[in-house]
Amino acid sequence: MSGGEDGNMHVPVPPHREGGTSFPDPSTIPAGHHKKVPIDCEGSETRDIAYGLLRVLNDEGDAVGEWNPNLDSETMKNALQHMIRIRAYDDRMMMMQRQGRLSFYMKCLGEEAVSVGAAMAMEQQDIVIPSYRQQGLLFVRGRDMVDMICHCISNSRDNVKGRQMPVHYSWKEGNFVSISSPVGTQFPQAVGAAMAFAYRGEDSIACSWLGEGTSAQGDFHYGLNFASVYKAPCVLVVVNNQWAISTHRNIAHGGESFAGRGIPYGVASMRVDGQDFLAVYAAHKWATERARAGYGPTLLEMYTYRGDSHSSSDDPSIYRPSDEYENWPLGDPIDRLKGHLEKLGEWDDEQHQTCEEICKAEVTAAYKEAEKFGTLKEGPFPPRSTLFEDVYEEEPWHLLEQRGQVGI
Ligand SMILES: Cc1ncc(C[n+]2csc(CCOP(=O)(O)OP(=O)(O)O)c2C)c(N)n1
Repeated sequence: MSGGEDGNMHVPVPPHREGGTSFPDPSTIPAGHHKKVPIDCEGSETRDIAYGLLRVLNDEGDAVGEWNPNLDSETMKNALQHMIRIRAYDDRMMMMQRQGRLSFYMKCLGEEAVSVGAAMAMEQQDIVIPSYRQQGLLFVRGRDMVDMICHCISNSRDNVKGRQMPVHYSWKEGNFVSISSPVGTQFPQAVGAAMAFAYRGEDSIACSWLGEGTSAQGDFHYGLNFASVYKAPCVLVVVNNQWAISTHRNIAHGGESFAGRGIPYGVASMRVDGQDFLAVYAAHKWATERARAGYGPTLLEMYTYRGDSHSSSDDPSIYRPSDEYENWPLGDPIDRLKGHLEKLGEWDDEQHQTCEEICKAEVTAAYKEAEKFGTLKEGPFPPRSTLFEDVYEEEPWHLLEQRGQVGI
């Protein structure tokens, strides 16, 4: 053990905080490397993939190997359009925050395939309990964009009546459970929901996401243990986007891979190239089929990169090189899928540009429409009288007393 400023205590150093771009090893694993495993396999049989990297799209833009989901080009174009739409939405929302028209925002730049691939591999009946960077689930499941923006503004049409932070969406009709600000709570909740589905003999499954930083919390382990013991029909996803605000991922765990932590629990586990839509889709398809068939849970690590700031309140230039995302060896999910479709002769630059323009126009029209229901500066907002509603069927005495105190 070497001594130094920190005495004898070992403090891991982010490998590329100093300005270099020496990225970690999994990116050197070629596409098509891993063999497919049967959905009824033992968790231990997925060990190689948990410590490897599941990839389908190679650097030349071809889909290769046994994990290729062989999707038709219309489905892949649909996925690409979803990702372009999310990016247009994110950019506009962040701009609105900078203009003082939203109080707060969080983008998912670089992580679009993580949620789009998952949502497209699942059924609408499956319950999703996400963290705050999976807005793609809402896009794929068809949530109205005006409703999403009204929530972010917290105006009179906000379905959660201004009680949540912006981007902490809630959409019961889409089986999308309210995002929780305290991170990590969603894993045990998802496992509980999955256990309930199994108990009732229903064939729905649950899927949940948390960041690699959050996986340092106990909730991650409680969730995994319950999932393993009860073979809960769920898919648990660690989105390893390298950074938890300013804390590098190698401070969140000891060991080589986040997916590898599922193996001692007996849970099927895989590390997946999160920039590769086809790999994300294939892994989720496998995991949902396994869960639905009663063979138990899967832990997926999505190996990706948070391309922008943590949130509108964060300045990443203080703690990491500004060109890190450009140099990320696994590339950008939109570029990767675009390259594949171009190679198939199914997409070109002109179509891409047209799609971007349509999405931008759609978002502009949606935010103008949303502001008709209230702006951050002027309102109208949900009435103050709603402050005490929707928790208890009948308001208990202490809430009635508080309501009286504020005169509403
Ligand atoms: C229990 C709890 N602790 C701390 C925070 C503050 N916080 C919000 S996001 C975040 C970082 C989470 O990073 P990660 O899990 O890697 O997810 P990412 O933001 O990278 O998607 C922290 C510390 C919180 N919201 N809840």
